[in-house]
Amino acid sequence: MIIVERTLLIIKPDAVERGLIGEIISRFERAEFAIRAVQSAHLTTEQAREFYAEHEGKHFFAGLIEFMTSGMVVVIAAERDGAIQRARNLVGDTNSAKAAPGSIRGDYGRDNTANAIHASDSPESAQRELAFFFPDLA
Ligand code: 3AN
Repeated sequence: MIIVERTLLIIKPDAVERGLIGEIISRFERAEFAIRAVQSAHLTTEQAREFYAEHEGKHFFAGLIEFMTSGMVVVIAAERDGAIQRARNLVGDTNSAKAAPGSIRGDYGRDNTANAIHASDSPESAQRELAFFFPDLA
């Protein structure tokens, strides 16, 4: 059975700054994702803290919030069968140094924080994150 899913992607400030918006969206389009919504944003501290609430208290939390609010991001709702796992495969390991060559983080990430892109990690996260940025998306 084919299960069409949606996932939430964020092209992070490091990738926007380096002019990688088109390249990253193209990778998802070539992988047959349908782009259902796109929005540029400069996240406030409050938005970033709420979005990453599960990481509050971790040693990297303050740096993560500072980084995610440091510049423009591009938020995307992307859809296809198996979207959540397929997007994670395209994105690669959280640590850019460990991410496979050919993955987005392997090609463009700098480290654990400036790692070019976010992709939802589970159906529950996808639902929460899509509602956070695109409450009106049907
Ligand atoms: P992923 O984005 O691969 O799902 P998460 O959900 O574990 O990774 O972490 C969310 C974000 O927090 C990561 N994208 C990264 O920016 C940051 N992060 C995670 N682990 C670390 C770490 N050990 N050091 C610094 N930043 C981290």
